Amino acid sequence: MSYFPQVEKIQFEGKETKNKFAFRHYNADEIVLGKPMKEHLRFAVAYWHTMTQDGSDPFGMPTNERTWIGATEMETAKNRVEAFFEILEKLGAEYFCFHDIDVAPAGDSIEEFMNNLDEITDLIKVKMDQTGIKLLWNTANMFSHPRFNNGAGSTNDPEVFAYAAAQVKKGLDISKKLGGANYVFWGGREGYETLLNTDMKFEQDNIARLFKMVIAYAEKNGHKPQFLIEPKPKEPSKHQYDFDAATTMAFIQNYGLEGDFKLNLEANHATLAGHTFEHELRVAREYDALGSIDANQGDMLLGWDTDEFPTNVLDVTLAMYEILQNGGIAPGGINFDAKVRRSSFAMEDLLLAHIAGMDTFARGLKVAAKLIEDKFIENVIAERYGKWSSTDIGKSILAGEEDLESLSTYAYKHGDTIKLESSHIEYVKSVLNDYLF
Ligand code: XLS
Ligand code: NI
Ligand code: NI
Repeated sequence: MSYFPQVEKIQFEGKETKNKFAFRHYNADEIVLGKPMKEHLRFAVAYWHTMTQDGSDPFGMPTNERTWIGATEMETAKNRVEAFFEILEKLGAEYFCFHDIDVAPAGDSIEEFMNNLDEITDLIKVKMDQTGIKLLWNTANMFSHPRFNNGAGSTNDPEVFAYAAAQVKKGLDISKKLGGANYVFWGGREGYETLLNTDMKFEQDNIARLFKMVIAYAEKNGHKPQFLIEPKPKEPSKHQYDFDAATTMAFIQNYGLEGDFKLNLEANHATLAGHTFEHELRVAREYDALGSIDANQGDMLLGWDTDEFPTNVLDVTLAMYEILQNGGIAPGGINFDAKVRRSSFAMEDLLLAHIAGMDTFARGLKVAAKLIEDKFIENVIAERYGKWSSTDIGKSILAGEEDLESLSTYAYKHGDTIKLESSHIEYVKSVLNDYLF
């Protein structure tokens, strides 16, 4: 049975096409900088937004028309697997991501939940084997259930910590079964509301304790995916410990986790932290910790995670520039952690939204590749820092030949003639526009 009988596999038809169900820019096998687009982009579809989101908001009822809802929760879960793989295949997306509770009903006990997970992930495995589609990452949802109110790794209650450990252990077993390339930790409840009742150091020590157990178990289990922490400054917690890339790197280094943990960076989380996405990617890249990305975009007029499909070509170009300069994103990928707007409630919007995101990334990739080929940004930067290599004083500072006294003497001698060059940044931005349009 097909959930999208009216839509064939989406093909690349080019910019002039009038067919809504076609790629206008994403051409999977087209070579860009020596590699097919699909290898640069490694697109993944997120199970949660695509399969379980119903379109409700704090003020309104569900809007989404979804034809996979069955008579029981398990029936719905099974239908979703069918529909999900149809979406992946029709889009030509080769990867997917999920939380444990996205795929299987929680049931009435931990045993029931784990059994449901086994049954559904067996089905998923069959689909993976049939289609060649791969698991980019899975994760445990340790933020929705009331038991996680005060966190999972950072909880005040050791019994909740044990429950979280059981969920993560199962997540790692599933990762092994499905050959997951990465495993994600997003700590939506790993944070605090007020210091009046919080031992911040103790809570962070405990998150690290859980992560060390994770590494030990993965080694014992014979399957060690790349572990990723996904920073986000707030929401649902008022203050989340993994605030942004830099804060999360400090945590990773502080607890000696850098051998096993990298970052999964999300565009909308970057803007919530007051950063651009490219800033977060650059920080990760400088730590050699750019693991994977959650592709979406926020609404600058709203203060929460709107998880919109990415359609802003400039932002995506600058993100792709970082990814290319990183030498690629593998074994990570570009996961559409994005949901259709409440008004896009039709089944077909799930395909149209992903097509829009994939086309935007294809455009961003092509522009970023051209920027790199032309060394456009590289030249702007080389010129801006040029005096470090063209002047004697620049060279001798870098060679470690100067100290405060010698530089002070230099400043007294040349102080009145020291003059900065203009950066002409408006001109730079205007030329960048020529690359985009
Ligand atoms: C929420 C996060 C979440 C993670 C996975 O804001 O983006 O969806 O990606 O738990
Ligand atoms: Ni995310
Ligand atoms: Ni998010």
